Amino acid sequence: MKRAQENRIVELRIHNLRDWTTDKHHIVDDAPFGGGQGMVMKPEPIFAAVEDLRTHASKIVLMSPAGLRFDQCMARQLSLEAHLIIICGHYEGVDHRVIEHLVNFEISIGDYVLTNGAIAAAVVIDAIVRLLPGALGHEQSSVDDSFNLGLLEAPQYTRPAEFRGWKVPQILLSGNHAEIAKWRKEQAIKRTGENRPDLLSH
Ligand code: JF5
Repeated sequence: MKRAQENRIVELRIHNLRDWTTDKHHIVDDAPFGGGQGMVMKPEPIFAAVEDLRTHASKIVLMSPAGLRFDQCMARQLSLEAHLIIICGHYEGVDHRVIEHLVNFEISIGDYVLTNGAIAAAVVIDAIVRLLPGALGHEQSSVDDSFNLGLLEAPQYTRPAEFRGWKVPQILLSGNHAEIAKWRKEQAIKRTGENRPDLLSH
């Protein structure tokens, strides 16, 4: 991430919503209408911040466990956007008028609740930035990632060829690239079936 920023592949900015409050205590949350536990993020600082920061090219997303599930396909789509504004939810959520009238869509990184949407945003940003041209040292590295064929990656090995009596599969030492490619495809299917059968079933 640091190298991508130094190389001008991406520009990341972090903003504090409290900078867009107008009250003495810089309050960004309030109790929910209708009662209930916890606090809800107020709409005014979020609208003010986004309206200051957005351009005509901006896509505006909100991190939330209620969002669309983030995956490699969404990372690829978002990597094509010129400007992303990622709003990080907190507390019990944000005033729904933000979702209805400001945000393009909500993103969830998984079915669990975090204390802070910024943790989820860091995941999303990392997955997107590594796809930007020039962000990885070796341009091939994002081409044969897990998920690119809708399968997990085949097992990888490095030296030594034998470690504690455990040998690297002989095929990988053979130099037969066609046979290695075939083995890797078989292994990818086997591993996907074992670890992520959901990826094979559609
Ligand atoms: C958050 C209300 C936002 O917990 C998350 C999250 C989980 N997956 N993706 C995002 O974000 C923080 C919590 C409660 C809104």
